[in-house]
Amino acid sequence: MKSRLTRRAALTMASLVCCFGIAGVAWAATHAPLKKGLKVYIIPKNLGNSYFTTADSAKTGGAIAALSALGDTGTETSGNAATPASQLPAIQAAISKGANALIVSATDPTALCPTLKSAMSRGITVVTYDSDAPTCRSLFVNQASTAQIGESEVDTIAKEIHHSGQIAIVSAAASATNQNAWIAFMKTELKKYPKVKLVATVYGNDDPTTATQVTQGLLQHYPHLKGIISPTTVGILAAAQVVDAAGDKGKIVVTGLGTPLEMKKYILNGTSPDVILWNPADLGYLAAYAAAELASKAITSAQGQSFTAGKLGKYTVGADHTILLGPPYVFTKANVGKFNF
Ligand code: RAM
Repeated sequence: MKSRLTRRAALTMASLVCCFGIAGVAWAATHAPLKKGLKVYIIPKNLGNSYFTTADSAKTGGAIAALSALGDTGTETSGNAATPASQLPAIQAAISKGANALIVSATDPTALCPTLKSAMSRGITVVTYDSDAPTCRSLFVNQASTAQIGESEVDTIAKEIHHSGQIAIVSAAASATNQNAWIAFMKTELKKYPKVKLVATVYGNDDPTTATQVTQGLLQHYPHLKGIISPTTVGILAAAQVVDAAGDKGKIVVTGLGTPLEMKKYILNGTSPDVILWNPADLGYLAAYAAAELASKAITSAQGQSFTAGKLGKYTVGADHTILLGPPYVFTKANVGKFNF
């Protein structure tokens, strides 16, 4: 709390310098005002996933809240399954409805890119958030360092299983950019733990039923399994429920990326003692500001460009046309009660 107040005081000081000082003249001359009335479509991997509902909604302070505050129209749309076949028609419909900007979490970059590229060639701003499509967007708003997420999940499970035993991964879709990037870093990090063996990676497709079935399959095929990493909020919840229901708490530890509200029961009962995530609403909010800045031509996506994302403060475009939200949280018994997402 103290650090937030200190930060607010610093921002107030900065805005005074901006408005009355020499720095302010330079800033005003180069940073064009944001356009109002932009039509922005937020297209998550799928609808019905509470992670994306939090990221996108007005009520949670996500993308649509940011767009409303800027005088723009934010609409969330996608299919019901986290597949390109389900997501693509929503992207195409948004383009035909006259979108100025698309904010997309990619289910499958290969399948989406022809449509996203044609949107860009028509002057539509394309921003990815959560899951990237690197060759067919202007900017990617990344939730946290990809390396840090992958490595910390392996370090966490290694610690919990005392650096020895079989582990498995319950991922989302096999084509998802974000999960695949995290898993690549997990595999490198695993080399530090020669006695920890990754025996399988299975795909729950961000569908609760499929994630439950693939986790049950793991328990049947690997009776000596000691740990599960699930880098998806849908997968980790299903995995924790399966392990808990099987009476395997203590025998199999579950870790990965989960929301504190959904995982609270399993964090408290020891099935999943450490869970990692960022605030999805902040991710959506930041992506909305980035899209509005780009669509208004107030910034380009070049490294070093910066802007103020409302209540979140100043962000600067880094390498590979990427903006980083910030370090994720680790939820444990000690703090999980303090989070409301
Ligand atoms: C799921 C989705 C999303 C991912 C989170 C952690 O909701 O797969 O893409 O970032 O989990």
